[in-house]
Amino acid sequence: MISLQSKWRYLFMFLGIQLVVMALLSREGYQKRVSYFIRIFRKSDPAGAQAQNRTATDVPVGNVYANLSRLSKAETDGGDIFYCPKTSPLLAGPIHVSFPSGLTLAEVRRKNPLVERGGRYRPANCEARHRTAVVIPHRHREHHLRFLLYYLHPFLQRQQLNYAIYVIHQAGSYTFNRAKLMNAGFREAMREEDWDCLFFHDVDLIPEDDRNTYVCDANPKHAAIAMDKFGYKLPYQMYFGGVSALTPLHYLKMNGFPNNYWGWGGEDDDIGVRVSLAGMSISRPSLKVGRYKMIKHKLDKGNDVNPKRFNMLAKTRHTWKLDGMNTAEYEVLSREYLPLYTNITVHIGTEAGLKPLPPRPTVPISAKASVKAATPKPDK
Ligand code: UDH
Ligand code: MN
Repeated sequence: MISLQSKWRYLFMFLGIQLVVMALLSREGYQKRVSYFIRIFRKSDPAGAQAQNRTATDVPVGNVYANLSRLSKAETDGGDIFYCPKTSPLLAGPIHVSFPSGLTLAEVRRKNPLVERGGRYRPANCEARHRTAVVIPHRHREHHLRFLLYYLHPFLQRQQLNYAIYVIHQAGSYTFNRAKLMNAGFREAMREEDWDCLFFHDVDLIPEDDRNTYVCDANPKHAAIAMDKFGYKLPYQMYFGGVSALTPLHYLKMNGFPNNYWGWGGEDDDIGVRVSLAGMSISRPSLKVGRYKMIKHKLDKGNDVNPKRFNMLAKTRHTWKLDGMNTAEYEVLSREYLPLYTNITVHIGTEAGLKPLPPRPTVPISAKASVKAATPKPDK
């Protein structure tokens, strides 16, 4: 028979073992389990538990729309209005980016009720410290534009900027010219407002961290330092593609961008070289913050690789003052103040200038047929 004294002894031994096990678990990094174990002996705390659940459900980590409910429409009491804080309290860091099918512009509008006609916004309750125009070169990428608008509007509102989004649309089907469109975008945006910073922004690049603030630096800024397609690394030191930010002064100092790069490639490197030829340097955000996801795509029709790009690049030091903002010629065909952006459609001509190329001499039908017959079939 076990005596009463030995019963107590067994009980103390059991509790002692429990304590040792808990101490070991805690040392091994199982603190969470131990504290859970301890919590079940404590009185339940419904308020605390509810608060925990609330943060978990209402503000999902990385949702670009998470903080927007904290914005409000302008109060019209006529009281003093102060500058917004230097660092926006709405910033939350990393943004989760995905591309769900079926997104519509109507949905983007519904989620951004404070964005005004032409894709403009300014904070209601404080005076923005920065005025930024986003300039997007565009043709036939409406499906990308929808995603960019979906992410960019809340991203810029979180940064408490006074901003507008300009889409510069190349008319016609002649070879695409990204840099010339930027020159047109610069002039047309500055015509509307004295912007203190211009972001030149590919339509398919989505920023992944809201601490990548869309404001200018003392030197031209290359914002897209870390793209997913380059393994979130800078591909080479002089790379200036994707998204860059310049003040009007920077832009004019380097005579804007080249007008003569038709087709894919080279123009971004030319722009990078212009920065240094104009006596400036390239500034960049950190690799952690300047992250972008590119919507996957193939090379577009009408934007073939430009085989002349290397020859042209070799001459930039001689050509940058002769070709650029001072020679940019284009015609504005329309300017539409749409709910989420200002669309400016421009005719930028061809290598031969603004006027359409003279029609080619017509080839007689018989000659056409023989050319066709002589053309080799493309490789499979
Ligand atoms: N763009 C258009 N329409 C066009 C061509 C270009 O809107 O027809 C604009 C758009 O803003 C785009 C930017 O110009 O983001 C740059 O063009 P791009 O996206 O074609 O350039 P990228 O460097 O090209 O991304 C990569 C070539 C894709 C090859 C895919 C092989 N896997
Ligand atoms: Mn692209």
